[in-house]
Amino acid sequence: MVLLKWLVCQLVLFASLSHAFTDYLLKKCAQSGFCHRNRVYSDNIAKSHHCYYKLDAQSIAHDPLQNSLSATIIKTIPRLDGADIAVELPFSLSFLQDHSVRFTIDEKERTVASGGSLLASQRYNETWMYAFDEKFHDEANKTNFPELRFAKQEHSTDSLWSRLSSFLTHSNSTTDTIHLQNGNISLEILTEPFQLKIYWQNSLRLIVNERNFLNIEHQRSKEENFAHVLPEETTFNMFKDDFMYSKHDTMPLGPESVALDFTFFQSTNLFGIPEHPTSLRLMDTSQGEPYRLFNVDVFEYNIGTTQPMYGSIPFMFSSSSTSVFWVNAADTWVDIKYDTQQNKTMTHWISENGVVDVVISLGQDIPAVIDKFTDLTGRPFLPPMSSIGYHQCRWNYNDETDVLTVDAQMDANEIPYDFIWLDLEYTNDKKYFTWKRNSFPNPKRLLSKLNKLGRNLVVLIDPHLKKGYEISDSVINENVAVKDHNGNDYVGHCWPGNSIWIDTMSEYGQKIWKSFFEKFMDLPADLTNLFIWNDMNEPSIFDGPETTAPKDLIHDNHTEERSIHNLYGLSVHEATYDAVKSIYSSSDKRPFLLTRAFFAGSQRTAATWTGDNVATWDYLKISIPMVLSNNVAGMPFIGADIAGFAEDPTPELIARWYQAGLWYPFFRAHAHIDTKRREPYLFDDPLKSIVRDTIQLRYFLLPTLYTMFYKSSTTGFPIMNPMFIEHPEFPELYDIDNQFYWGDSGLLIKPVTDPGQSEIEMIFPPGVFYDFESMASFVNTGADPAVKIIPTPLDKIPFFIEGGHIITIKDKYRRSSKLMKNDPYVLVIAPDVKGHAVGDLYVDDGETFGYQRGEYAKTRFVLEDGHILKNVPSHTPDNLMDIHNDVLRNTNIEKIIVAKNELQRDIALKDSVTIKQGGEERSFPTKLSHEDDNKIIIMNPMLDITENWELIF
Ligand code: MIG
Repeated sequence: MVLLKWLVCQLVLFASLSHAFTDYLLKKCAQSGFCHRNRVYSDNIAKSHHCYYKLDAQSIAHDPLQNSLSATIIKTIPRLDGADIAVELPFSLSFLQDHSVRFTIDEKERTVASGGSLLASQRYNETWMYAFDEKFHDEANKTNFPELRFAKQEHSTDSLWSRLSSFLTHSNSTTDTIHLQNGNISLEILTEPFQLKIYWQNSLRLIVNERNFLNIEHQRSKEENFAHVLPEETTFNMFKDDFMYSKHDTMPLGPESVALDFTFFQSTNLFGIPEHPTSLRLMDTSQGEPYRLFNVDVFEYNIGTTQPMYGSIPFMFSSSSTSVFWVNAADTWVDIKYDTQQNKTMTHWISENGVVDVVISLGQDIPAVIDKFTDLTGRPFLPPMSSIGYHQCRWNYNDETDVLTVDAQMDANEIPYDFIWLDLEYTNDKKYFTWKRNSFPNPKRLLSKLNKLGRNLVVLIDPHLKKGYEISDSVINENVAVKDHNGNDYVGHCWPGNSIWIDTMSEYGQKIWKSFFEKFMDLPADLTNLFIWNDMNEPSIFDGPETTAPKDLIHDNHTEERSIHNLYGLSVHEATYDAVKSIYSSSDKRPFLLTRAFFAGSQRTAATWTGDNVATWDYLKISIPMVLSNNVAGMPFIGADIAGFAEDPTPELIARWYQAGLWYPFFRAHAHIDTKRREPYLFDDPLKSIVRDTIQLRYFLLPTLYTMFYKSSTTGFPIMNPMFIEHPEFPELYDIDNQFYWGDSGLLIKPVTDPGQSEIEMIFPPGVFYDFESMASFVNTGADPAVKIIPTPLDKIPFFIEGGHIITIKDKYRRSSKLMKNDPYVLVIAPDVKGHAVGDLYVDDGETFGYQRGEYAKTRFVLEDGHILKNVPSHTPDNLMDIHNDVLRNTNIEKIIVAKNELQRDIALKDSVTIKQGGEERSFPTKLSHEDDNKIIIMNPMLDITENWELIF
C-alpha cells in the first residue's frame, strides 16, 4: 500500500498522466457495509411501509434537572414464534438556544460482551463536547449524557412543561401526538411511527423520520444475528469488512450504524456538509453516490464527486432557513433527493456508529441559522490582521538564505506579504519539533529578521511522529500514543517512515503535545512571530485503509477510531492552538493556525485550505464553490493553494488564480516540491505587475476584509458570501457559485476561471453597480437580476460595488500589513439610486486579545440624500489615550470617494464642504479635491473615524 500510493503519486507527477486521485482507494457506498445496508433498508422500507420504531407514550417524562423530555423508543423485531425482540432506545428532547431543538437517541443495553474488552460498550456520545462551544458545556454533566441546557426564557420553559404535564394527566387516552411550543417554533412528537414535525410560525419546515428510515443497528452477537435482522435488512458486511484496503478491520462491536431521514419543506435548495469538490448547491444523489463525510488525504482529488475530503462539517441548511446539525464524527453518508413538484427535499443520514444526536435550528432567514450554528459550535476566531494579508508558501524554502532572499525580493519588487512558510523539509529528518541544523542554524535569528517588518513564519508540525527520537519516545513512555486494537502502540507509515500518532483525544495526550511546543517555541519575549501548520491530521497514513487510520484503533484507552474519526484533526489543532496561545500569553498575541483536517467547531481556532489541488483551470473553478461552502458552514477562513499545488501553471492561469484568490479569506500561494519555483517576483511582465497589483489590492482592501472577519467572529456571517444570502428573493441565484459577494460589503465579484476569456457574463440584481476601478456605473432598472457582459483583458478583475454600500480602504503600498497601521483611511461611497449608502468599519490593534477587553473602535458611515455623510461610532475604547496602540490612535480619514450614478440627485463638487461636529460647524475649501464623470474625491477632510460628525458636500 505504501508503495502503491507512492507509486501512483509519482506516476501522476512525472508521467503527467491525467491528474486524478486514485478513487479506488476509497469505498463507494456499495462497498461500505453500513452505507449499503442502510440504502437497502431504506429502499425496502419505502416499499413495505413497515414501521418498527415507536415511541412509548407511557415512558414520557420530564427531567427537571436536565430540562429535557425523555422517553423510550422501542424497536421491535417481529418473530414468527411470537417472541418478538424489543430493543429499548432512550430518547431525549430539549430546546436549545432560542430557536433550536436538540434530540438524541441512544441504545440502552449493550448486553453482548464485546469482542474487544478494551472498548467501552456504550455507544460513543461525546462528539458534542468537541463540537459545541465551551459555553454549552456543563462541567457537572460532562459524564451524564445527555447534557442539555435550554430555553433561555424561563416562562417559555414553563409553558412547555405545563403543556407536557397536561398531556401526561391525560395519558390514559389514546393521544399519540404531543404538541410543544417555544417562541416561533412548534413541535409535534408522533409516537407511532415515531416522528417529529417542526414548524416555524405555524408553517411546516421539517419532518424527522417522515420516511421511516430510522435505523439503529442494536448490538447482537454474530451467532444470534439471524434473529435480529428485519425482513427489510441485508446482513452485508455486518461483522467483517471485505473492501480490499480495510479487510483487517476487526469490527469488534459488529453492526452499530445509526440512520435517520429528514424532509425539508418549502425548499429544493440545500447547502452545507463540506468538504466536497462540488457545486455549492448540493446535488441530488438518488442516482449516484451519497455525500460522504470522512476525513481523508486525497492528493489531487477528483472534481465533481461526492467523495470525502480532508474535513467534515455535518451541518446542512435549506433555502427555507432550516438546518440540521448531525452531531456525529463517525464515517457518515448523506443522500439527498429533491422533489420540485412538492417543493420539498428528502435527506437520509447514515453514520457507522455513535448515537443519534441532532440539533435542528430554524430562523427568519439563512444568516439566522448560520448564526445559531456558530453560536452553538463557536464563532470563527478573529485572526490577526497580518494573517489575512498575503502568505508566501512552498514545499519547500530550503534554508535561511532562501527564506531571506524571498523576503528581500518581495520588497524589491513591491509585493507586500506577511507570512512566509516552511514545509516538511525544515525538520531534521522529518522529525517534528526539530530543525535541520545545517539549513536553519539559528531560527531565532531568522525570526528576528522577519520580525523587523512585522513578518511571521509558519512551520509545519504533523501528528505522526517518527519512531525512535526523543519526542516519539516520550509519547510512548507517557502512554499517549494512539493504540491498535490489541492495545499496543499503533505503528503506521508516513513521511518519516515508521511512525506513531499522538493521541490528542486524551487529556493527558493534549498536555504532552503542548509540552513539545513549549520547548520548541522557547523564544525571547519579543519574538511572537512563529506559528504552526498542522497537516496530515485526518490522519493521513500511507499504509492505512482509505489513506487513513484503521477504524479499530483505540483512543483514550477505550474509544474506537471509528467513533471519533472526524474529530481527531480538531483535537490535534485545538491542542496546538492552546499551546501557542499560552506560549504567547505574556504578549497577549492571538495565534494564527492552519489545519488540513477539520470538523464542526474547528472555526474557533483554525483556518484551513482546500488541500492538494492541481494547477489547472478546473481546480481554479472548483475552488470557489468549495470556499463558499465552508463559508456558509461556519468556517469562513479558508482558501485554495494559488496557483495550484501540483504541476506547473501557465502564466495566464497564474494571473487569473491570483485575481480569484485575492478574494479567498485565506490568501496563500503554495506549490508542490516537484514544481518550478514561482514566487511572484520571478515572473516576467506583464504577469509580474498583474500579480503585484493583485496582491496590493488585497492589502488596500484589508480594513474592509478585517471588518468582515469581525462580523463573522460575532455572528458567523460568511466572508466569501453566496449571492443568495444577499438576495434570497431571486430563485435563480441559488445555483450561482461562480460569482459572490464579499461579506455584506457590497463588493460583487466574478473571477475569470477560463483560459482566453476576453469577456465574462455577470449577473446583477436590481440596483446600481459601480465598476470598482473606474467607478463607472450602470443601473439594472428591472425587477429581476440581469446579465451583463464585462470585458476581461488579462489585467482586469471583474468586481463591482453595489449601490447602497460604503467601504473603507487604505491605498498606499507598504511591505506588510503591520507597516500600514499608521496609514489614513479612504472611504469609498457607492450611493444607491436614492443617494443612500451605509457601511461599517471595525478597527483594533490587529494582534492581541485586547479587543475582548473593549480595545476596539466600531463605527457606521451613513450617506443620506446623496450629499450628507454621517459617522456614527458605536464603540470607542474608553482609555483611548492610554492605549499604546498606534492603530487606534491613527484613525484619520484622508480621502472620501463618492461615486456618481445617472439616477441619483445631481451631485457636484462645491467650492467648500461643511462639517458639523460637537455642536460646531466649520467649512473648508475643496481646492485639492477632484471630480470627474464618475466620482467626486474630497481630500483631507480632517475627520476621524472614532468621532461623531456630519459632512455636507
Ligand atoms: O503528503 O508537507 O497538503 O500542502 O505541502 C504531502 C508536504 C504532505 C500535504 C499538504 C501540502 C504539503 C505537503 N503535505
